[in-house]
Amino acid sequence: MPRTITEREPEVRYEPQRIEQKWAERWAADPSLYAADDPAAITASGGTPKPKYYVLEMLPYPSGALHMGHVRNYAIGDALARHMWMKGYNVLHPMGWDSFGLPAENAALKNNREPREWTLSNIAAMKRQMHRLGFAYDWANEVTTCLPDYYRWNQWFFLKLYEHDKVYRKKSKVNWCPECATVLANEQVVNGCCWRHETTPVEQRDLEQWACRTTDYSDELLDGLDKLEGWPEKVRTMQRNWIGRSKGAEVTFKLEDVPAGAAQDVTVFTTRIDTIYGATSVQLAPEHPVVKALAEQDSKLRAEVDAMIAEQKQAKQTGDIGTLEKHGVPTSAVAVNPFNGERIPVWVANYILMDYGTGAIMSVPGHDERDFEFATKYGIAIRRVIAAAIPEQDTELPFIAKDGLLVNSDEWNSLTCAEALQKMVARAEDKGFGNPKVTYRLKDWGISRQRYWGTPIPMIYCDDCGIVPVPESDLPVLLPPQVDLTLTGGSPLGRVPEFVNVPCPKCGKPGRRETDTMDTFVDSSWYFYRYVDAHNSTAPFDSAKANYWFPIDQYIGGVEHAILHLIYSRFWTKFMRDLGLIKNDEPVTRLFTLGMVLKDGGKMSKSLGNVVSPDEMVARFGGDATRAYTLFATAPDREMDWQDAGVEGVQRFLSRAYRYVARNANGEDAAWRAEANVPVSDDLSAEARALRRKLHQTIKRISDEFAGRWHFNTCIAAIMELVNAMYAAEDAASQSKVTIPVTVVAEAMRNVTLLLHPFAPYVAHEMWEMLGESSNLLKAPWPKYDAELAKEDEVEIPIQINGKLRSKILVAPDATDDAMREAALADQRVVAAMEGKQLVKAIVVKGKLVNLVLR
Ligand code: ANZ
Ligand code: ZN
Ligand code: ZN
Repeated sequence: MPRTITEREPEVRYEPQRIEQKWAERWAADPSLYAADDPAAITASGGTPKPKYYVLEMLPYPSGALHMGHVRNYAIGDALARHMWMKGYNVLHPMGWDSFGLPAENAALKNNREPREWTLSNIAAMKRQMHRLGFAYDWANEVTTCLPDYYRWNQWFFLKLYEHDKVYRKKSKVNWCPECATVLANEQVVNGCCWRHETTPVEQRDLEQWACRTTDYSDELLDGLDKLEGWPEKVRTMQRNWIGRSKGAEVTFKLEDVPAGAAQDVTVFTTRIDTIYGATSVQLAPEHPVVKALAEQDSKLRAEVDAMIAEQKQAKQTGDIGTLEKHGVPTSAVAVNPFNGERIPVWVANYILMDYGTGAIMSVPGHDERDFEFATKYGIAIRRVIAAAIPEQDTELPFIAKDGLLVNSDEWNSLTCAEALQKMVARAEDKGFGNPKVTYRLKDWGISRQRYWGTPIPMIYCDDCGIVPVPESDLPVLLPPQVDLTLTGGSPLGRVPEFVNVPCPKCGKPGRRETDTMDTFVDSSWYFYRYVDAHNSTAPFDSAKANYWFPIDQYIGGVEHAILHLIYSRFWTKFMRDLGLIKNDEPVTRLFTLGMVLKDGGKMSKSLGNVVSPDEMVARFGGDATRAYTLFATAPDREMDWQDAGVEGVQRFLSRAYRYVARNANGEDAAWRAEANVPVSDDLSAEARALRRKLHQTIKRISDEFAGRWHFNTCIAAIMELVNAMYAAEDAASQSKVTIPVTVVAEAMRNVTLLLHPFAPYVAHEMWEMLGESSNLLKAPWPKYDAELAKEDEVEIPIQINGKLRSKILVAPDATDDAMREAALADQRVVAAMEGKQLVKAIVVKGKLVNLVLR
């Protein structure tokens, strides 16, 4: 005799703090709870291997406390990891600390804390927060980039890069404070002055620094993007633009009236050699060597050029270089167009950059927007050399189209642009004044930093031998402790004689260590490989392990890392592949970028005082409610606006789900459990059947979201609806004596718990236990749905004949136009009405209406 739910028992209170503490303790007591299976052990056991799944969230900088953006990021990753565990995958879900960098030095200066001590205590605090939020990380493979067991491998990679000529010394500009007598990071330049000396302007100095040859991989980095179909299109576009491959030509113009010592010609880079008859000036970057030579003779020009250089530098720092108001100055020099011998003026312009192309352009105002603006401003000639193929389609200048015909271009007239591009560059090459040229925006990656808190670069300078790499066996080069960062003068490591003075490894004479440290992007370029084998002391990682786990199946993080981190790590992967360490070409198969967490429509920031602390939310509402709210508020790729009331609402929902189970489940009652596993009979009341349909629809929806768009907000909303339906069925049962068999209730409770687990793991574990389950919920099989029951309810569609209502049909809510039309034509009343008539057309309004036009 199946028991039925007829009457509510007394309420149980939902106490997140108590429940969460209980489970946090249990989880902490089992360090291998979230450990992945070792690939070697899997093969050895001979069983059918589980498929692997590597889910990774970007590691935080240990600033001292998690912010809500972290919580949201990690809630997304954790939901996915838990889901994949339930789906039976061998899941790797690690965490670590991107723990070198400037803030630790700033803290040292401000609070007199040792960077290492400050960093490690922050890590401990943030790790506590992560534990409290219940994130399922395999801490056994934690990576802390500021510790020597990690950074020694940065040094090892540096030696490999050096050995393969992928790192070299390059002259680069740095910010220099004459007062500090030291190099400043960009962040330490405030309004053009030193952050510690507000009235001391920062100078530019040329310094030899280490740079990685990322540009050796430009083409591969670019072409590989086409294959990264699991990456957001916007990220791929950002990377494409950053690499900025541009196919064009270099053309050399002879110069007249330039000083004797200076170059007597100038080479421009152009993507439109077909427009060269429209070139009415040559424009040079203010830093161009020819400009320098001209300015040496002309103090007025020099002043103007210096101002332009300063303006460009400022704009580069603020990122406004593209929107600068264009201006320039004429010079006394003249350039000769090699195609027609025309003599055109040479200008210096602020919109020409020295570090792109050749730092010189031929200006074609008729067909280039920027040149047009400039020429109009200064009265420089504007000439049309491209016309539309169909004359009526000609538009005013500037005429940008690339599919026209050449005019005003002598023998090249009436060629198409495409033909002219080819033929004219061939002529230039033939005559020796030009050549085809591919240009990239991507630059080599300068990795030297004149800072303390970073990986020491393992190089030694010897007066006799030059630059000598530290022998591999001498790694790691340890960062010396207790360096006084309050002192000024030179780079911090340069002030530590015990560090600097070292015998040359080659000749044994006194040598000097490199005092630069590495850019922290080096740390994050390969940290995720270290996770597969974090305690390896003989290699950065075991290749077999990396080959098993890589590429990362899903990477989740902020879009602010779409360019630098994700280009450098792609570069590092390609270099490691070429070293033979790994087989994959790319580190990450799928990338997800989450939206920002805002408060009152603005960014959360300390200066605005609108930062919502995760600790406070956890204390008020519990860890489950806090993390589930970050998923419930909106879709994970959208910006979310934090509302405390929203967390409270989620907490109320969790409480409802918990109380339902607490009341209806009886953990000690084995008989009840046996019944719960009995298949549900078909012979059910309408209410019971409706509840089952709702359940299976919910399982389907959530399963689809995990496999598809990740709209976890709709997943949580669907569980809320399901819980409401459970209460409604209970009410119906108590009021009208409708029978809801225990088996149906048990099915609903069991599955609600399974569905809730990825989003609110604490309460789900508690519910699981209340249901009498002793198995590990983390690996409980993800629920399956009955496809028939999961079908969404059909909707009623009116059928009109010539605009008049004639019948109604039931169709699935997502029925296609064709399916709706066919269903309408099969309807009995429609068949009758159509007798002897002809169907002219069927007008279908999807999900709403069908109108049949008959004649
Ligand atoms: C003549 C011309 C005519 C151009 C025309 C464009 C359109 P992308 O595609 O971004 O590579 N250019 C070249 N070097 C430059 C520099 N250092 N600073 C600013 N502008 C520079 O752009 C290449 C085009 O940008 C080049 O082709 C050049 O202008 C300009 F109807 O040459 B063009
Ligand atoms: Zn200073
Ligand atoms: Zn030597």
